[in-house]
Amino acid sequence: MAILVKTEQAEVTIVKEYVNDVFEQVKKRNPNEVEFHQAVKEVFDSLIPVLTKNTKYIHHGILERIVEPERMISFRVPWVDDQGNVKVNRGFRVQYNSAIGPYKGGLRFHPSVNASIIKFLGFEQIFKNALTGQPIGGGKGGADFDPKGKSDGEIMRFTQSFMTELSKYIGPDTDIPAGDIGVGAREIGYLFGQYKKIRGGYEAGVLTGKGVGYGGSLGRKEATGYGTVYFVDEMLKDKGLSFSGSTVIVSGSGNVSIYAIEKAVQLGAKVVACSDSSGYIYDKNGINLDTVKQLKEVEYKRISEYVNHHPEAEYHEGCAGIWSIPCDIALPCATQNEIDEAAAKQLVANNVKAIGEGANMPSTLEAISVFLENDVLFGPAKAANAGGVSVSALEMAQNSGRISWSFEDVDNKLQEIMKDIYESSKRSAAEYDVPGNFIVGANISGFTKVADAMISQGVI
Ligand code: NDP
Ligand code: 2IT
Repeated sequence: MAILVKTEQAEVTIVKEYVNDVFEQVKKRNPNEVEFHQAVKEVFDSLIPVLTKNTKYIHHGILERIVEPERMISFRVPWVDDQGNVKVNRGFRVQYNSAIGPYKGGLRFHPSVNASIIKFLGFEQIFKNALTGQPIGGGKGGADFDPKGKSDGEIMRFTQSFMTELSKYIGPDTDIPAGDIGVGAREIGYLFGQYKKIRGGYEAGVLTGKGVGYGGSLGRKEATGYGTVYFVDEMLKDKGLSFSGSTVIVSGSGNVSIYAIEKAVQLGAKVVACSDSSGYIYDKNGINLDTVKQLKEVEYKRISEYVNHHPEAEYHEGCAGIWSIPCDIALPCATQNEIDEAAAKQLVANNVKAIGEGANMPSTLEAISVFLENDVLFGPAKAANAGGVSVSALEMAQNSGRISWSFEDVDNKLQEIMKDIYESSKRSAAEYDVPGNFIVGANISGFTKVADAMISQGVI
């Protein structure tokens, strides 16, 4: 650790050296975990001003502690496929930080899942959850299981085996998982059923994103996508702009994308493209969301099938090309690092006005620099996609109170939360002399809340 003077204010160069030292330790301790390194780097770079002004965070070893998960579980998930073959996947749960509440965060089922992916997502979740203003700590989990092409029976058996092990570590006051990529309403249902069978009691608050018929919250399904659009709408309004009459691109065609499209259209935008991991569709008249919902939420089909229903639309193989379509607003809602430097330059060349990150870490660090250098309004993931976990916290509150709120109640609360997140990110950015930089603002806002709680609770 760099030598630091015990005063309230430190020199920027000393703080930079200290932050760099801690970052080097992170890389050494977690070799080859590139996504995790990227997430830590983004947060650390934003924290220089707050660490310079408030050296208490340095003296209490907050950075060294916050990058180290409180607990990381990795486990075997054996299951039997439809042909009778035994298969084995690897499951994970990172219980990252419980300073402000029980661990909270989604589960991802995707072949790319590994320790680096789970840790980057869990690390980001700490700050995102703090930003929501709800009492929830940070966690994340998942498995390197590929749901594509699996039968319903295979999905159920895998999911039950996964929960058989995970159930030992979670609970409504300990750790509350939810969905993420590859984990939607169907999987949450199977996970909840298996947890209930093992526990022998109805602990509704152990998972969020449940069906509304058995303890789920109205509005949770829509919350992440709607929340992303609400956040971007706040950024636009501040500049005298709006969704109305704008052309929008939304990548992905899963839970976040579908409801981002729905809300953007409700606000008067035309959404001309969406995608999946195989390719993208372009419908210059505006895509038909009912068709996308039927293909993705009901039939679990590929987005390429869209053109069979709408021959006037185009399908293109590969996902990257979606960013070459001219648009006013781009909402990356698929996965990490889907916008690289070249894609960002292409968007800027086409005069994009705003980016809203519905996915987690969808822009590379280089892409973010391109957007900021060109004064593109940039809504970072931790702030822009926090609506999902916010409504998860509202689901927990309803479960605890044994009550259920109307869709309008939840949606109004979501709008208020997204506005608050926008205001606090904006305030922190201005306070630390980077007005309009919502990445720095969101990171500082989330960090100070968690760090202050950690200081109050001692070195644990
Ligand atoms: P879904 O599984 O419902 O949808 C994911 C979509 O992204 C699918 O269209 C999928 O295509 C596409 N996709 C996934 N992986 C890749 C890849 N490697 N390359 C290209 N496309 C890909 O997941 P969600 O909508 O829930 O999640 C999307 C993003 O939003 C993730 O980054 C997630 O972490 C984030 N998020 C989700 C929240 C939630 O509440 N669900 C909350 C906050 C953030 P295909 O079907 O071909 O795999
Ligand atoms: O990344 C996320 O915030 C989520 N996948 C949602 C987490 C949650 O607990 O609702």
